[in-house]
Amino acid sequence: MDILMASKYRGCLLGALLGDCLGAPYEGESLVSKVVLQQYFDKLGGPYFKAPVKMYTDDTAMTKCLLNNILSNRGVEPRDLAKRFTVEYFNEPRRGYGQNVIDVFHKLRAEKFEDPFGPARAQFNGGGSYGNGGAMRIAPIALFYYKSLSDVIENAKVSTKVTHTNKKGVDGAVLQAVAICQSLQSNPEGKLNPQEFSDKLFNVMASVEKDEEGLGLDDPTPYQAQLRVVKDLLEKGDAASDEEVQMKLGTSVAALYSVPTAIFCFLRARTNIPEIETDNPFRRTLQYAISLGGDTDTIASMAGAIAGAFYGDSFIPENLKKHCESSQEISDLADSLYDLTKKA
Ligand code: 8NA
Ligand code: MG
Ligand code: MG
Ligand code: MG
Repeated sequence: MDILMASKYRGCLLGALLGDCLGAPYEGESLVSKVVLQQYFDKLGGPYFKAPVKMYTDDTAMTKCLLNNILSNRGVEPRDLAKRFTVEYFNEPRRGYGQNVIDVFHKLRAEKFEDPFGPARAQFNGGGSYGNGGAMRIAPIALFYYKSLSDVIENAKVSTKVTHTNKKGVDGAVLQAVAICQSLQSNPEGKLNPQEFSDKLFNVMASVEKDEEGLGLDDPTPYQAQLRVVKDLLEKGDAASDEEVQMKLGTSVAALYSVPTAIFCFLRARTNIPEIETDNPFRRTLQYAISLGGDTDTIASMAGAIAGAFYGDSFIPENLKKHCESSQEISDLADSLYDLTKKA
């Protein structure tokens, strides 16, 4: 069990890395040709050849900050996290950050990190960001707190609110974290019932999506609605076209239109998908996620984290990994996080 869990930690964080690195070149395309992607994955996953590594983007840069925040503080510490995000951004600003989150880093620095949530709360005229930037970096939270669902939810919220305070941005991060937890606690050799997996997520979101602040939101249960769509599309299987998936679940930088999509990609890729030729369901997940286009690096990264936590790192093709920036460092960080969790 211990060996399996350590492998799931590495699988999760490497899955997030590979989705980011391999998806980034296609970011913003509307639908990506499955034939082109097949060649791309065949080549990179085949016999090793020397080539410049595929660079990671903001998704991985911020995941590493969160990981190191947890390792240094034995849990999430928001002020230190705000500092780490900001220092990282100013060291390497060209990692493809969202348009608006950059304002948060400038304000945090100008205000000397006095209130780690203040600048994020002021975004979008006080509405806060609903981007997927909280969800895309959430894997370390799921890995560290997975033994307690309420700790996962609480810390997913706290860590997200350093940059994203809109309820849709926060709840998207919660959903992604809970999906990773469910994968972590599943037997990779066992039978996974995709409908059951999404029903469990639905039940968690039913309690998370309470109209807590009594704001009278026009749509108080948007994630539950999208999870119903996930189930419908899973039932349809091959009969649902990529365009239908894209249209109903979305592939945008909004958490609501990308987190459920990532979960769907993982569940759909449990079985064969037309025009994707591989026996490896981890690889199939990434290929499929990227093929849907839009925010490819982030959706593939989130789907990869869920898939990697399910299958473990033995499913991650060695040569594919070698073509991604910092894969050894990420693997080592996963081991450190696993060691810390055992002690906690
Ligand atoms: P963010 O907080 O800047 O949000 C991303 C975008 O979402 C914003 O720039 C806005 O356009 C929009 N948005 C968010 N909240 C609101 C709101 N309340 N009202 C109106 N518009 C809103 O950054 P983030 O950290 O959430 O961004 C994450 C994404 O950006 C990731 O996908 C990451 O890879 C990156 N990125 C994506 C693309 C792409 O085309 N898919 C391109 C560059 C960067
Ligand atoms: Mg990115
Ligand atoms: Mg992205
Ligand atoms: Mg190692």
